[in-house]
Amino acid sequence: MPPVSNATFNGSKRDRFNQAFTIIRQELLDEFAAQNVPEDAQNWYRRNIDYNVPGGKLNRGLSVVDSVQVIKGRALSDAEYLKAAVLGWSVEFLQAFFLVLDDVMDRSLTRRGQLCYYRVPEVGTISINDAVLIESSIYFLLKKHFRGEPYYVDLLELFHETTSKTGTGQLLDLLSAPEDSVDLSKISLAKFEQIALYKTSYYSFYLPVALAMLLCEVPTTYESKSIGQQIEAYTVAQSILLPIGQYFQAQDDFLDFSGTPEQIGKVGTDIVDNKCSWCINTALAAASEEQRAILDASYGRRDPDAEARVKAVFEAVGLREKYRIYEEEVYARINTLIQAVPDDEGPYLKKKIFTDFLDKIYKRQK
Ligand code: GPP
Ligand code: MG
Ligand code: MG
Ligand code: MG
Repeated sequence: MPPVSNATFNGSKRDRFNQAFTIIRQELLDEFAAQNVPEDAQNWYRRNIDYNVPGGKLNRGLSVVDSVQVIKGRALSDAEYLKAAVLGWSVEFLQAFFLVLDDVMDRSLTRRGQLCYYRVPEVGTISINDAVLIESSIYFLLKKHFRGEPYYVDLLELFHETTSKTGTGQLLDLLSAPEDSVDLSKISLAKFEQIALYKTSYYSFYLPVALAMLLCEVPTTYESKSIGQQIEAYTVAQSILLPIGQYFQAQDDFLDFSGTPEQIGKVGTDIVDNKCSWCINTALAAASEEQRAILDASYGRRDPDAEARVKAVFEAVGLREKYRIYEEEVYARINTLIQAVPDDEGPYLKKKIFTDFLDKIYKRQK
């Protein structure tokens, strides 16, 4: 491989992003080997990264690069591209770190069309330590590529605070879904929204855009020439991206129920896991007394027949149509929020950052 400083990127958006992964991966493997650890550990670390990091849809990572391009309003040089891609891949590493652990906690079976990592025979609980190594890879990459930048501490704080928010969300998710004590009167759509805000919105939507904003050195506050007002840039970004994340989690929950494993790459577990999902809350609001009794008796049970009875109620209350209507409404509502963002020349916010991200997930099927 040529030295990183001379790296060039070409081809499709995904090709370029994957070329950056090849570089990043080699940096991590070299750093790991430089600790003088035996070859079996090096091979284990390599497989950990390769199994868990690159195989996703890459929406989050690509959104960092896309947002940088939109804010700069021009194509990036290869050196600029590499920095944006390192931040994009850092989000993908954070996601991999979460997913390895989430699958243990949710007792999931498959992920991204393969066995969940903890279920690979010789892995088991080593997956927990492997998650630690995936997370620490982020901080190696940030140090290597950003140590000298004025916004380095901001990047670190953003990753730390985002991890904290996501851990909080995961706690709310787990506490609202106790095993062996199902009580559907304790859950609500408001609870769903709070869980989704913390467990999904910050890391999946705010983080990628905020990273792009830091890289482009968008100031915290600026005077918008186009509307003659002070803009709190990071607050405005949150006000749009956090609701997009809640919409994304509603989609995730709907696909957990309606998607096939071939389509979504994973076997849905929300019903047997007693999750406070968009689906159960929407179904509860529409259920007759009889249907409610079935949900009370069958939700959150580790039994395929009980799960099938819950799915039948979801169908009978018209959940698919309710989801279709929800998606239209939430898409329109978020677009209205986006329309209020001023487009200013310079390293400032633009509507296109948000419309591009929203359109990546609108009507997604996986
Ligand atoms: C998605 O929930 C949320 C996460 C992956 C965050 C996990 C956070 C940790 C601190 C581990 P989900 O369980 O609905 O996702 P999926 O359906 O992909 O399993
Ligand atoms: Mg899960
Ligand atoms: Mg989960
Ligand atoms: Mg899910």
